Amino acid sequence: MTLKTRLTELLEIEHPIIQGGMAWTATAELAGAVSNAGGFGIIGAGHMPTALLREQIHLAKELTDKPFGVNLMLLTPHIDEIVEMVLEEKVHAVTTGAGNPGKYMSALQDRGIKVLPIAPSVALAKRLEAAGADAIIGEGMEAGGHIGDLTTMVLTPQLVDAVEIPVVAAGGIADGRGVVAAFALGAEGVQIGTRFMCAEECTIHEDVKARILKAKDRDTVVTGRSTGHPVRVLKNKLSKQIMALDLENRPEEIEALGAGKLANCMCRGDVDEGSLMAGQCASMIDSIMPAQEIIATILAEAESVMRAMPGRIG
Ligand code: TUI
Repeated sequence: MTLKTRLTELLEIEHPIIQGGMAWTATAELAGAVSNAGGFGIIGAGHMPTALLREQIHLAKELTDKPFGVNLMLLTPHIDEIVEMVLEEKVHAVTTGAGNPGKYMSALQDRGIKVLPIAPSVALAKRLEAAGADAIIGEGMEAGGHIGDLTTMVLTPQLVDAVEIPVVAAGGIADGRGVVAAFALGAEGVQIGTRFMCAEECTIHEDVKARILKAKDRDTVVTGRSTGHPVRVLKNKLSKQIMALDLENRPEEIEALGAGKLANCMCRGDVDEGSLMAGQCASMIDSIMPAQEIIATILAEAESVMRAMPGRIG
């Protein structure tokens, strides 16, 4: 089955599935595999040094001839340098997270780079549309990592009503049912993160994948609320320490404790004392598959859900 929307047209992709731009997780290998499978692969910049991100972009260009992008994490201190490099390398599109990309929008678009900001609220989405965004990714609080307050179910239809540009639903989507639900809410595409952490091509430590496969429905928790940057993670020793500091309202200590812990977890497999960022749908994932198979499975499920629907109309 193929689903054609304004998003597939915008990004020149076969399927309206964007891969989440997960820091230290969404590497060139994963992005290349997702793009080769007809989705939109993304390299997560996170706090990555500029030179390393450039190498990642070069590697992705070797791994795929199809369009792929970079997620810009706007809180990183060297974001201006990262944007300069992305302008030189000229990827197909960027998604942005953790801030307002307004000041970079025209420079990126002047180079032919599409801009798809992630927005956790209607007000920000409207501002970004006015600033010229090509599409909006509405990320609900089911997602892993840094999140807003609204659920995908409530955020998506309100974004669809508020803006004219295509809306991509994100947060909590891991299978074909989620894709159909997102489309029912008016989305023209989905962003999937956690499920792709369990892609064969995802280079994160195997112990992290094992934790995701083992996760149950209530195993994630939102840490760091006192810092102003709440982050959803799978519960572990670090999340307990951060929750305790949150209760005592000690944000500086949380920032210090969290530094470097995402890379420790994803790259080095420190699943107990590292930052195990993952979405609520971790508990819906029960196997490791190639990215191509993940996309094919999700699309086949979506098709069978949609084909079952007309028969239900009385
Ligand atoms: O960005 C994400 N997810 C992330 S970023 C990240 S790295 C990090 N680590 C610790 C603390 C903070 C970040 C890990 N996961 N998702 C997209 C997303 N963007 N979620 C929420 C937002 C967001 C929040 C506020 C986007 C814009 C925004 O705007 C505020 C403003 O400036 O108007």
